[in-house]
Amino acid sequence: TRPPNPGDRFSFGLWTVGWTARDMFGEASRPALDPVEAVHRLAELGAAAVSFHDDDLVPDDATRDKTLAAFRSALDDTGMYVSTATTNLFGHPVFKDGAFTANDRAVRRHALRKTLRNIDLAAELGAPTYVLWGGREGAESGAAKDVRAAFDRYAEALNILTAYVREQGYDLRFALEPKPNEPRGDILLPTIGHALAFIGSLEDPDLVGVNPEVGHEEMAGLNFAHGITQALWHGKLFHIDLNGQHGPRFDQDLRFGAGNLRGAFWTVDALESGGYAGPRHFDYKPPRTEDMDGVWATAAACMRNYLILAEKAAAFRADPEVAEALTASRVPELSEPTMGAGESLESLRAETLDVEAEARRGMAFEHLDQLAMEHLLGVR
Ligand code: GLT
Ligand code: MN
Ligand code: MN
Ligand code: MN
Repeated sequence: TRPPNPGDRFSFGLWTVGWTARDMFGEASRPALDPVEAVHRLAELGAAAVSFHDDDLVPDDATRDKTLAAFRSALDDTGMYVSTATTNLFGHPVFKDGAFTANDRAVRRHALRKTLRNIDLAAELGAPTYVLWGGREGAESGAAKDVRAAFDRYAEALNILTAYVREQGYDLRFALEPKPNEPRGDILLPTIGHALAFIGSLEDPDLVGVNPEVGHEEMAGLNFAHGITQALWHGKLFHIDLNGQHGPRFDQDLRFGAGNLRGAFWTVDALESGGYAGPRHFDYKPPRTEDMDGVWATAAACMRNYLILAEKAAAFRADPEVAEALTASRVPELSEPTMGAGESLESLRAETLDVEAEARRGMAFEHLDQLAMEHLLGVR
């Protein structure tokens, strides 16, 4: 497998390689990472872009100008660009009950101000996508959140933000990131499907899509490749967070390819054959056991695993035996409209099916899946 290059459009959140590995049970196990160093190291590894939260890039307002100047030089020196920006609306305890849907109106107004300010920076730095992950938008108990009112406020916030972007003439679209739980007991917009339905009720739905994360859908036991394919079908896959997860448990944020490897194979196949045009963005957390060498090893591995899986998926799609197996499984037939052009319901009704014979016929999906598995295992 060839090494990654900027043409692959791999991107990393500054908070991924920069995670100091402070968790629920223990202190940081790694030093803080300067965003300038992150940009240089990621560029050396073959990445094309980075993404940031306002607070990852500018942790201290007093040195804002200096920090941003150094970051811009790092981008210029390496040819890296900013693929995405987002707001930290979850870290500070002021957001303990949410941001756009906090019960406290003053907190909601603060969240809007914080987001508007970082949207200006995102536009200045040329980010085409602005992610909104509502990690604290939710509840631990039933009466604590008036869910209908919360959706009114969530939509109100999105309507304000989309109107602002239009008014400023920014070339920026929003991507909502679903997650079922963690840090809140139950988070609003828990899955891709919930987010897609919500977008349909906004004032400017064209400016809003989704940013699904592998692990977040898998935490809910869902099929990620199916989820992103539906988002693509709706024209709403604006962005993606690639990582790894082992089934329904806490959010593991493993490097891409770790955890559910078969899921990762179908995810890459869905992206590569589905016309996804955005960055291949990694949102993972190098495990707490790793030192900085281990961090760079995981970053390289995310990209390498993607490229390996892209090669395997392409080989699977090009294999003549797979083409035969697909036909035997009648997969191409699903692309034929169920009714003929101009056909009447009369002619549909006039037709009969030998139901028993049809029911006896196997679908041969297991053979097809075995071919996929053998490509993935590297024996074909
Ligand atoms: C946070 C979260 C991620 C989101 C990021 C965007 S930050 O680490 O767990 O899934 O994508 O706010
Ligand atoms: Mn994410
Ligand atoms: Mn996650
Ligand atoms: Mn995360």
